[in-house]
Amino acid sequence: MRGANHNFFNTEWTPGISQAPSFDDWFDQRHRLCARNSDTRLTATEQRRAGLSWVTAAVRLFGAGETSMLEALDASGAVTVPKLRDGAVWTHALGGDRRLVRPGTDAAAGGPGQLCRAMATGGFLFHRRLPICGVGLNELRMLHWFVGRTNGLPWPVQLLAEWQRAGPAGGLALDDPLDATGSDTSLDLRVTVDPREGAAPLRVRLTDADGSTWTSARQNLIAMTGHYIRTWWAQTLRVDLAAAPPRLDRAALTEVALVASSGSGRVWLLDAAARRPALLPVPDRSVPTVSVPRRTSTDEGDPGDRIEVDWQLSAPAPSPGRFAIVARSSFRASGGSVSLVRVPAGVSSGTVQIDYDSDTTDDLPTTRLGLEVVPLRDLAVGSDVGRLIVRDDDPNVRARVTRRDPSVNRGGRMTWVVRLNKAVDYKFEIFAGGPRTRPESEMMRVGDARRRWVDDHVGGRPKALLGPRVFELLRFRPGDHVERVSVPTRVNSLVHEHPRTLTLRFEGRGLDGGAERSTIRLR
Ligand SMILES: [Ca+2]
Ligand SMILES: [Ca+2]
Repeated sequence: MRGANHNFFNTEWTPGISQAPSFDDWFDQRHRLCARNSDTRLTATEQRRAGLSWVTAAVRLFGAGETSMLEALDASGAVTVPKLRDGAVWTHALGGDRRLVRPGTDAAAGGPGQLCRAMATGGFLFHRRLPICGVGLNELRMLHWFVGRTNGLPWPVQLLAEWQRAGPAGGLALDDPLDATGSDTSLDLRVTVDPREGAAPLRVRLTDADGSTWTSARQNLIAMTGHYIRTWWAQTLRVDLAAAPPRLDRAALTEVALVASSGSGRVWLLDAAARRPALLPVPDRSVPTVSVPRRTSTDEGDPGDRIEVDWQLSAPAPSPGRFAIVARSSFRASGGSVSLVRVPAGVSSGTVQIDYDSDTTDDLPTTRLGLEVVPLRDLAVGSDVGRLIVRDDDPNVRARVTRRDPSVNRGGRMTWVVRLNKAVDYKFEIFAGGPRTRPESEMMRVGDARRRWVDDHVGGRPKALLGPRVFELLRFRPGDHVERVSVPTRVNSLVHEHPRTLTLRFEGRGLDGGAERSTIRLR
């Protein structure tokens, strides 16, 4: 439901009824239909009606077994409801009665199509084996909570079909023949249309084990526009198999191909399925959950060192399972390391080696890494986030404060230089502020400093004490050795002129005792 906003579904963040400051935070203002100021945007009331309608449909389907509700929950095109004016909802009942064919897992690329890894890009264009689906689309994500680069996780595979003229555009060669018999059985393809290419008129060509083929009637898939379209804003392309001639053996389909009916276009095929309009019975089976410790800690050690982290299942694995642990620092912008764990049947606990960034240079006293559990096969998430604390064990960086000149003539610059004995590879900060000193009559005033600098840094009336207004944060970026605080003075003071001083107190890791005072005299 494009344009729907979670803020309209609770009491605390709904504009108009919450106590906390709240607003409609649907950000896709490029979307012609759904932008916040668009007439066609669903109102808050309409969004709640839509939520109510679909929750009700789900309860009636899953709770009461009313399969007529599949019309709302598993439709081939956009579903509209009178109460929503012309609002449209797209649905897929992935847990329905389907035999699923997944590109790369149950089928190879057939014809001119190409398998690709299902991530849109934000600068990451390479994968070891497959090209990336959706190059040029705006975001790189796997699951909705995974932002950024995470090499090593098994990304979903899709089929990319693109064409420059009408005709075959790509498809799937199935590993095993697909049985799509049954009077109401359809063949459902989940297809995402590239918004940059526009609507895609498509037909579907089916081939059976004897080589007989049949091509379905043309259907038009719209292009969903907007900023957040990724390669999985799919629509269902439903092929009515009742229309197929008897010569097509529906019990043994071996190829499913997309046939383009327009001059150019690009789509991604997420999967294909023989779909019966019904629910499957709930399986009598529960999947064990994986947990990692809430907190694990280690000394950093030397490059290449790893740490073993325990994991635990809620019950012995009934079948071989798989999960990954992503160790990620929120402090550094790296994508984190991925450890894959295979769990043999019958096993309920074990340890996994976690890679982290161990070096021989100074770091903050502790680095915190999140350990995120990603279930991959036949396992679910228990406590999904653990924390790994890595204690730095390398000599601390040392910082030294020097004055360029212990005294400066009026009109000159008072400059303090802070030097590190070595560069660091993290963001290192030292704070400089001016304490009150005795006697106060000798302390520099705001009017002793140049106006431009005063406006940019401290403000205040000319007679105000300058030191207590100074608040400078020296930021050493990775690789930096030297930072400065520099106060330009006026030739003619705005207040009465006799010698004055400015004392700064530097505070930060790396200074002897954590802090150091230094005074420069203004002559
Ligand atoms: Ca170390
Ligand atoms: Ca270190």
